[in-house]
Amino acid sequence: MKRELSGSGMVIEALRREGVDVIFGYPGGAILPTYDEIYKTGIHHVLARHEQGAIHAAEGYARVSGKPGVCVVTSGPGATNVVTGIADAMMDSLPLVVITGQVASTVIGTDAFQEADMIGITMPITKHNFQVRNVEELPRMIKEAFHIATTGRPGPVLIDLPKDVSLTTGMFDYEKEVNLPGYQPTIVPNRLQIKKVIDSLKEAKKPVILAGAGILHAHAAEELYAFAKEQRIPVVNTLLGLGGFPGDDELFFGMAGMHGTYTANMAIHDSDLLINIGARFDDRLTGNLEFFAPNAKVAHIDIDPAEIGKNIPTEIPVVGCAKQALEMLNEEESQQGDTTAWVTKLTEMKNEFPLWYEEDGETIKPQNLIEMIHEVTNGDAIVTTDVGQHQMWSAQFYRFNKPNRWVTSGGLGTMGFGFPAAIGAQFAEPKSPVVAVLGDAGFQMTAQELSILQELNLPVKIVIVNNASLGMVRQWQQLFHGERYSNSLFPIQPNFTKLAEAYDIKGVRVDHLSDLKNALEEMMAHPGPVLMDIRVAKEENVYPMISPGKGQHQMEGVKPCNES
Ligand SMILES: Cc1ncc(C[n+]2csc(CCOP(=O)(O)OP(=O)(O)O)c2C)c(N)n1
Repeated sequence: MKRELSGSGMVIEALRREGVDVIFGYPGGAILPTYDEIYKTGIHHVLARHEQGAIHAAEGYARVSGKPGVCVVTSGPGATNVVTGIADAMMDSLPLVVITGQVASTVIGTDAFQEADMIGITMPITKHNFQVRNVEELPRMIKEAFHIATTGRPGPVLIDLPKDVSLTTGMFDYEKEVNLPGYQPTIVPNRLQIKKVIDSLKEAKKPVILAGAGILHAHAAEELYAFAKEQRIPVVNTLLGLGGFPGDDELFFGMAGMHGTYTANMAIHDSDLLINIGARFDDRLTGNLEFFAPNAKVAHIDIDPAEIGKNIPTEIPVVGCAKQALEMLNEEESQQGDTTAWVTKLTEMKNEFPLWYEEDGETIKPQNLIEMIHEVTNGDAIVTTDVGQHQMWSAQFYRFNKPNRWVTSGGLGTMGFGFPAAIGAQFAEPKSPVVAVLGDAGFQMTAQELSILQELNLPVKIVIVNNASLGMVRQWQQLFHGERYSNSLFPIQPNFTKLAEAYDIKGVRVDHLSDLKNALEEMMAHPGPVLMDIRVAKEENVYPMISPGKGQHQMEGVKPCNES
């Protein structure tokens, strides 16, 4: 039914119809009419303290809920403050609808106050962007924005809304269907291609499944499990794919890539059939392409045809949704070769070369910290991280058994992501424990969002892995820059527990290993937010590692079990 509404009224009505239950944002001049509607309608809005906080919260919400995250900000600086988050969502395929205010149509292009060309700026980092020129096209654009953000390969869509358009009234007509002849993602894979994957399994003696975040976006974890188990194929994950296959399963061999497990990387390197499902052969995964999976026939299942063959020559391209592809694979008659010897070999390797760290019984080793967080949360928490060493240790040592518990910035590697993403994750699952594992540096990039925890008493648990440095930078300077620690060691640090106190949040500092377990248990038992400042060994490095330019089989820092 058509009715007359202002542009801003249409925005809120359309969001309501899309089932949006929370908006993350920050007001300002050009978007004020929309904020007026937020006030009048009472739609749930979370006020971040910086637009970057709002957009990362929307990303965390999207990652955990599977629904699009919605972010509303003003023009100019408000809009440019969300650029990093949009690029982050684009790289990690997160569905977002971002609404930016814009100066009035009459002054666009005149360097008007708080004008920034968001269409130009975000063209390469959005799946699509719109500028609304006429109020009557606004409902269609919002409908299309949600459709584009959530279908095919998910991604961020931006709607740039000039102030005068949001004040103008027009007829609101919200179509049920979208009609985009030029955008028709292939969902159902070609049956012949599926058969080729099955046929190649017949000859394969050393098949491996590389499972990426596509499994999670497609809600295909169960289908993947059924496929791998039925065919007895070893599974390795990408960083973003963790949780798509149970971390405790006998067929799971860990995360592959720069800081993955030795076994996962060797499994790919030695494989004769590599089945990539929903991963994009990122350079941090592949290492030097010259040495990548030299003997493998490659099958690549991806919803985005642009990913297939982009980095790695692919014999069997399969375009389509991971869930549909796996369902079709599972329908085919089982024709596998015998993988027993291969699985046994990888299992022996996994036992012989586990992830390791050295304990001295006194200092807190960050790896041990992550293991303890796993223990006190029964492996059930939603874990978000920032970027750096703590991120890699979390990926290595928090074994994810379930999908959508792991929220991290993989493609862009955005410091400042982890804490606000935890806030969004908590909104997605209010009853689940959410632990934000953060570096002492990354936390300082978006620490202002402590205000949200204070205001809403959100029970997010912040664990600062405090090594008093830009740990990952320090590690690279140690290994590749002659130990010249240029601007990576903090001579002074804030008192993080007092910072927590300033926001009426419980802050706890832990220096000794002997106090750690208790402190973490108390953290989880506390009903509200907690900030933990955990002083860890400062010079710990993340191992094993594929150094730049090296192949997956050239990992350093691999230790046999009896030495570790
Ligand atoms: C916005 C941004 N700036 C710079 C970097 C480069 N960078 C990657 S890791 C890192 C150090 C992070 O230090 P910290 O947050 O303390 O985590 P740690 O590595 O010590 O665990 C830096 C500076 C980045 N990834 N993102």
